[in-house]
Amino acid sequence: MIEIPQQGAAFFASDLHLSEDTPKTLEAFENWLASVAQDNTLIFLLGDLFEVWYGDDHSDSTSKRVAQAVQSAKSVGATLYFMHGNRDFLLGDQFAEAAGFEILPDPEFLLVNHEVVLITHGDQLCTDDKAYQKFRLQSRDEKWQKNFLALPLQQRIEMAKAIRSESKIHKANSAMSIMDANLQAVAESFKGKWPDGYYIGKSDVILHGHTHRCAIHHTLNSPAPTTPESTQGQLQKGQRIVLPDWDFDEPEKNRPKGGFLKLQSSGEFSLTLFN
Ligand SMILES: [Mn+2]
Repeated sequence: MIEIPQQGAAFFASDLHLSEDTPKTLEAFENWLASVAQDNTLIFLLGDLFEVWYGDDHSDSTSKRVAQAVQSAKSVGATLYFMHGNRDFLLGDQFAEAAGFEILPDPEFLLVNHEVVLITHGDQLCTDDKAYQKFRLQSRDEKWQKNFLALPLQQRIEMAKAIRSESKIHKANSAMSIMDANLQAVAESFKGKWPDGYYIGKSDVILHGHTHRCAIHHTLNSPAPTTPESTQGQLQKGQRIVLPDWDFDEPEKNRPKGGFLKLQSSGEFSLTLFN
């Protein structure tokens, strides 16, 4: 269980989907990281930091600049954590060590002012998407990953592209509702039962990304506002906080999109949106 230093704060961001096609989002990420990094800050990157990850033996200017940004943040005293998303689940120890962040298991827990906060990328909560969950189970298998990473890089790039376009078709043909967190799965997770069937311990607050439906749900069924706004508050039992996705390159309505959550050891939080 991770604790936030008394004099410090924790920052959370996810779903930046960085690639060579997102120079503006990358720049926004670098600026954000530099602005929040200081002594006693914990910075959590909760998955889909990258649009795709072919293996630590592949690098491009995006991955290099992210590694540099993380190193700079670390050099001023921040501690950085990374959790795998469904896009960058192959990111491994080699890159993590080079960049200077620790890879967290999913889920992980924080203790904040006596409240247990479960942090997760969020894809496992989308239990209605049976096809994806099947792929997830297969692709998170150690043996599957070892075999995949042993393939020549070019072959991996082609396979990843094929998987991506299949997933795009799947998304386009699926109801919006199955791409969201399943409320029964959320309710069970609060009680300690994770969707994979394992008992993980109860939690008071759930914090995740992945769904691109930024919101603070105060109760299990409280609906998300159509346009979420920057907001502040105090952690309360039963809350589910959903982080925003980032897009400064090709945003809908031409408005840059992104943001982060700041959480203090007192349980006070602020959600800052860039739009
Ligand atoms: Mn995701």
